[in-house]
Amino acid sequence: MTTMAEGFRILPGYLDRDGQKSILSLVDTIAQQAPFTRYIMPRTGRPFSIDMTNAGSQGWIADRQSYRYSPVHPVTGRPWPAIPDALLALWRDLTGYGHDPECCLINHYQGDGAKLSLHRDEDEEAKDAPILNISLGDTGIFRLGGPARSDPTRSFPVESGTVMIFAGPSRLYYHGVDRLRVGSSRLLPQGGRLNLTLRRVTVP
Ligand code: MD5
Ligand code: FE
Repeated sequence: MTTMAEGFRILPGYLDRDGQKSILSLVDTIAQQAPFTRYIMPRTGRPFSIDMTNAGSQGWIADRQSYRYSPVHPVTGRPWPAIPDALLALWRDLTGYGHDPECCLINHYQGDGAKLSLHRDEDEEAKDAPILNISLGDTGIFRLGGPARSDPTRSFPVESGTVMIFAGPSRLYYHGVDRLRVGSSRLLPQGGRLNLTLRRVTVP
């Protein structure tokens, strides 16, 4: 375990190969009920370069109007599947937060153009709750800055099986994913990188 910034922890290899495969199968089950969707960004109307879905009572969505949390899938209109117990157990073990997460946002990155530009996660009311982050599949080049967009940033590779926790001040740091090391992992049959983030949305 390494502490690199205020409240930020990175645990490379936290999940062994079997642990990674079992979370992958949980994602497959979620995606059968709540298909991955390519959202459109508000204002610009441009599509993201990654596909997203969710589990939990609240799912993160985007459309021409806004970024927001929704209790239902924007295409199917059905509630998101429940967050699997194994992921709740990981949250309880690692965050020390006294309440369960309400959202598991799942991002699928695939190919050379897949990225997530520098941003802050500020659509959650519970900004004091940590965010727990699980990476599966291809290595992602992650970028972490500070509380202001103009703060210096550093980038580092995040491999399959890594868990990161953003607590305290780091919860609101600017961050993004520059690109993948395409083909660096064979975990996903279809290739690419999956990122799961467990989030508390409402104030308990
Ligand atoms: C990813 N996803 O790898 C990243 C990991 C997203 C997103 O950024 O919003 O879906 S989430 C990393 C994160 C969350 C909250 C705070 C900070 C980073 N941070 O302060 O650096 O797909
Ligand atoms: Fe984010």
